[in-house]
Amino acid sequence: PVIFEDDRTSVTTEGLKRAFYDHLFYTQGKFPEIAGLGDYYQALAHAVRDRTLQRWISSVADHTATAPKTVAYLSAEFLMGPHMGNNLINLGIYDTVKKAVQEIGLDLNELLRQEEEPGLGNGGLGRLAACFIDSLATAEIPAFGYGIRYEYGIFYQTIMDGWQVENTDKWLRHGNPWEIQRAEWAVEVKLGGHTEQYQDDLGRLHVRWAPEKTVAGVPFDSPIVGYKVTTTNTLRLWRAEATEAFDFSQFNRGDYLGAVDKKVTSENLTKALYPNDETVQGKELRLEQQYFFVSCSLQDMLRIHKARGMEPDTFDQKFAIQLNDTHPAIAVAELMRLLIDDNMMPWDQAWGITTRTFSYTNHTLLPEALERWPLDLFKRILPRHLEIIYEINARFLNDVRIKFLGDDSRLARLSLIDESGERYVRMAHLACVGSHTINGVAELHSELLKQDVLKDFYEMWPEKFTNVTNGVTPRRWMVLSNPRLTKLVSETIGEGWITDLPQLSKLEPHAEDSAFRDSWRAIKRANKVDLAALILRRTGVAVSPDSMFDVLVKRIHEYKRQHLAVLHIITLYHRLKSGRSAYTLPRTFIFGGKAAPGYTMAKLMIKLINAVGDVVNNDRDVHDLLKVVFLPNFNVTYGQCVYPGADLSEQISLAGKEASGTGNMKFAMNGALTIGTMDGANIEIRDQVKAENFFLFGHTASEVHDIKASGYRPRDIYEVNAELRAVVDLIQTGFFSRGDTDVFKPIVDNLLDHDPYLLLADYQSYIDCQDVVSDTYREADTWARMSILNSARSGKFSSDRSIAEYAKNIWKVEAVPITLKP
Ligand code: DL6
Repeated sequence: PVIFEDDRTSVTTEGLKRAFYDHLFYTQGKFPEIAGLGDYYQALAHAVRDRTLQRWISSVADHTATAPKTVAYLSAEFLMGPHMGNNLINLGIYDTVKKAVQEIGLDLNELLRQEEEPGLGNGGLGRLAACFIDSLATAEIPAFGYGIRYEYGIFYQTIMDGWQVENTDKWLRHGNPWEIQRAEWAVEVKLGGHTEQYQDDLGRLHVRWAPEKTVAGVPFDSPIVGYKVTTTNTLRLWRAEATEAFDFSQFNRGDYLGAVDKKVTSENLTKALYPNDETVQGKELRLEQQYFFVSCSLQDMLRIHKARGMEPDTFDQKFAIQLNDTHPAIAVAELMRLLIDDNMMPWDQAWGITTRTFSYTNHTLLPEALERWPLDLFKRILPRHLEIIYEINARFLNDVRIKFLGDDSRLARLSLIDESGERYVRMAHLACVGSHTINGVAELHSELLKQDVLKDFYEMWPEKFTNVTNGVTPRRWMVLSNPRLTKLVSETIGEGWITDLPQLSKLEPHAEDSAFRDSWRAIKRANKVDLAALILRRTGVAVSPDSMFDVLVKRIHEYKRQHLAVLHIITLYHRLKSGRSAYTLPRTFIFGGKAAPGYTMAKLMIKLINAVGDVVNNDRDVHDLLKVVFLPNFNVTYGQCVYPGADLSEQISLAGKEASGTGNMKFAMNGALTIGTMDGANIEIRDQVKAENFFLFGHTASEVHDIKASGYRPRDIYEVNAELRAVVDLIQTGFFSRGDTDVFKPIVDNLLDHDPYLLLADYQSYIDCQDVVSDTYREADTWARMSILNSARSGKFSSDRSIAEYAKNIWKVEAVPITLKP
């Protein structure tokens, strides 16, 4: 409902065309004859952004006037993906804009392709944050996403001679039409230095932090439009700037370059995203980044709170802050500092407010991903916070003493300071102590947190622990990504499913309708044609949409076991070459994902995939029955083409390692069948779609535990399994590396002598299961039925459901419908 219509609000074809030309002229300063595609994209983007503003401003106005309880989602990563397409969908103007653009003589898809993807995240955790802020806006819940405006996002991956090469991601080079800089709300952040005590006029003691330096944090806001509602929330990302552009004394002494040095170092803070997703790099700059965005965000919330006429003592009634993993966990100490030192609040009152404000989501079971900071480094950068953490710890450990009298080893295990060797600050412990609720991201993961990683905290406060299974937004991952399927589904069951995904179950009876199955299959085929075109463009390899598209896309990790899929490929290849299979189902194996630049084994896994691909794809004996491609630079944009075009979704992590997975959900929604282990959300997907529509293999988490406990010897498995031996030997003897036996030696040695992720233990079960997959795929009609049921039963995996659970059980926030204002 547009209250008044002008060039900036009109959503008619004519109005949109006028707006487009207006921005081409007045924003881009171009006329059609000299404008390029980039200009056209910018003109359209500005025209679309205009259409978010009436909603955005109305939302801010209502929220300011009524001061509803607001969610602040604190996350070091927001892996948003391109904004334009999503905004068109959520504003409900996709088709009109497409028509307007067509009438101008342009192609909307081509314009959409011009957008540089804001890749401000590594993978699952960052993408979850993006899905969540879409769902928050759609649920009309007042919310901010707070994070970092990295100048360079996740690196751009290319493949050279089969190896990953990292290139800088200059996503801002053409400007970002979706953001508005808010210089007036810049804040100052202190770093380093020391603390000192002082007395106020009434003789009370306080602490003052005398920093070594300060940097400015400048917010950049982007609108987050809810789907077909007025609510438009804000994603507020902070950029670091020097408080003084020049050191004038130095400048006056003639040291010109030295004078700008400080500016450069300050701005380094938000230069680049750390590209590791499940390991920590104990780098000073990383801790500074974390503290920087947390401090900016908390100062901003307190400013808003005061501007709404309220005192800090009601902060917890008006803000619910979610810590997306431990990256923002320093917020616990920072809020205490702001309340105590800046607002002169007594400790106990400040602690009550803090612990009623925060909740913490854990995203990983891998011990190497648990963040801890060397005490010396921490003290050097955040001297005041270390004092506060010591005080929190002293009080906390006293509570532990009362509950577990005489249990000294428990005190050492629970302490916020790790003193077993070099001393560290344990960020997960700070998050647990400072939060009222702690959650895992899938049922199994939440159970394992209680049994293992956070066991002592669970025994201390069982009532704090809960589960919220992850979800993904159907707006991006179905409506935008898969317009063909969206059309068929909406024509069949109406549009209600877009904001109420369980309604997809209405598709179930149609699985028995052969005409519907034909339409379903035709859509999958068309999506595969699109994916094949992308693969050809990006890899030069032609793949057939008539083969099964078997897809494994996610970050490259040993625990995710991409190399297990490679063992399967080599098994099939070996069978073909040795004449052991009369007929092999044509399969295209599609891989994609980035390896952390310092993770040698993961990079070697990429090389192995490409090396096997090189041999298999060019072997005439294979008759194109097998193709292996590695799609470089897998990102949100490519995901939008990959998930809808997949037949088979590979979710083959070692049970007990993948916290949840969210790609598994995107595949299932779009009608791919899953081959997977009992890990993360796979278990819940299988529960929903039913065992007969899911290809299960591998050991369970508790079996994995037992195997390891009883002394796992992978080489024994290799010795007795002839097919596996042949496969490993092909790698070992240099068959995929032109006789070079060194290159893949680290992988082979690791598998035979350590195999920490139990590839060999799960090998046979995986191969047998894949044989069942092939047999099932040959029954095209059966497969189509199963595919429909997978999609129809994926309703649970909408992030709308996750957000509803957080809102009701954790944040205690409600929807605030917005009235559009002229
Ligand atoms: O919760 C989102 C996502 C899960 O789906 C993945 O299973 C998990 O691996 C991922 N975790 C990370 C690790 N970050 N840290 N710490 O991205 O979270």
